[in-house]
Amino acid sequence: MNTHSIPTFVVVGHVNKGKSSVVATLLEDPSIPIDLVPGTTTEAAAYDFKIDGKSIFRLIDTPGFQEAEATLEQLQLRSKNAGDHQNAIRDFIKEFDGAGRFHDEVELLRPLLQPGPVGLLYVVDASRPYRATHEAEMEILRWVGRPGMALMNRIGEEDHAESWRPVLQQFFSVVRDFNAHEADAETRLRLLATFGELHEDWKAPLKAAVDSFSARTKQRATQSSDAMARFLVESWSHVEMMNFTPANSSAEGGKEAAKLSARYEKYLRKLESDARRTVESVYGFAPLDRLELNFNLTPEDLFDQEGWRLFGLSQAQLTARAAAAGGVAGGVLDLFTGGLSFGAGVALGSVVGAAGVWFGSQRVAKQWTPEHTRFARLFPGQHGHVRAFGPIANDAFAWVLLDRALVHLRVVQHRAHARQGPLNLEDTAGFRVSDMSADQRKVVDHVLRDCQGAGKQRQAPHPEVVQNLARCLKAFAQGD
Ligand SMILES: Nc1nc2c(ncn2[C@@H]2O[C@H](COP(=O)(O)OP(=O)(O)O)[C@@H](O)[C@H]2O)c(=O)[nH]1
Ligand SMILES: [Mg+2]
Repeated sequence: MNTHSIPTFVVVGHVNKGKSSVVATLLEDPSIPIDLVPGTTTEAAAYDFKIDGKSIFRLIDTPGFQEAEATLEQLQLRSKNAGDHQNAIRDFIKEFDGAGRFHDEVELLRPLLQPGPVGLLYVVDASRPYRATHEAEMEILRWVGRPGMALMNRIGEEDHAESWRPVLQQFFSVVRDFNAHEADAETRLRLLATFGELHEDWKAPLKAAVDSFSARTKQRATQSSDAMARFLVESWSHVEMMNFTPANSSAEGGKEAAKLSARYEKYLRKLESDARRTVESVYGFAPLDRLELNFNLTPEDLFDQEGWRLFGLSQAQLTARAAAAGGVAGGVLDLFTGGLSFGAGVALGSVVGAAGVWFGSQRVAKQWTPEHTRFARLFPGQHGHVRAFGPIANDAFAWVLLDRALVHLRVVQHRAHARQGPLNLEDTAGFRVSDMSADQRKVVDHVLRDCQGAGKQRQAPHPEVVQNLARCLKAFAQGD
């Protein structure tokens, strides 16, 4: 197929009803401009979906109707009967092209009359009630004589689909709900397949597009599980070290040890942040802003309900915790089976601090002197005293890192590409460590032991360890 004969869908509708959002979400392309101010899209723009560089179908984003009723009047002046509707539109375009008035209508109508296979997608905002003024838009689109589908988007919270549906059905052979900012991968692919139903010849190319999107989704699952597994294995086995002079006073020594643990924490934060960026880019997003809560917990905060709430604990869980005061370390298991965890939107620095406070901490660096029998093997090339911090000794904290990664993956995976604004990591239903099967948890537990073992030997964990974890995470993420 040359590019003039690929199925082309012109996205039309009133200004500011989500046309550009539909294009961005369907093509999984966050770079498509979404209007913050109505009427920012002033020219029609074509976006091709390609496989191996070859265009398969095209979406054309348009500015949208501004003056539908006046346009329809102009068309009626130029037409005697249904036989000359398209000519009337051509005359209209010719007369007003470059004239200023009806600029947006001209931009919208021109691609609809181009030769070749053209369909139209009429986008409405069904969170607002149907009003008769929209009828002029639909009447104009009827004059165009192209196969068309109506998409009921929802910009606001209300639902007025029932006032729209009977009207839309008079003008369009297919009417579908499609929330441009909420639609997940499955809904998007179902809609694309429906585009193929608009014309016999479009079925095959749209099926090829759907297959290609599905293959990409699978590939993304593999790449993101790999990235998560590499991050976890590295953070679970990491050891931060620093030389020190034993002649230091104990106060000074304490300060230096604190510096080492701060360095450890910083390194983990960087690993997590890099892994999140990788997952975001695998899913086609530029680095996303995240709403992150930052706070420092002290032992006194342990009974501060606000602190617990920030980590997503309910009132009942708070009460249970308070009753078990002092038994926090013993409650480690509940933390996961009970679905309690650390909000993925809480800055990791805060979590490291809290883990130390809540779980009884390994936050004391080990000190090594050259006299230790294993010193030469563990710290080759070192001659003085060494402080080492890590690998993770606190299992609960290790699981918290996994839990946060799962939540982040889930939110990114489900984000429509038209969505603006930061990632909301508090939005976390059903994709937590506590949702893993016993077998999956067993795999994770083995991997964690391997990482701790390797870290203690100051060796990199075996690549197979990463692969095992990646396979397990992928199966979990895909619901197998
Ligand atoms: N919450 C929400 N907002 C939407 C949705 N679709 C569009 N918007 C918002 O509505 C405004 C107009 O969207 P846009 O796609 O630019 O509309 P267009 O002018 O028809 O291309 C933007 O601020 C979007 O963020 C939706 O499905 N949900
Ligand atoms: Mg737009």
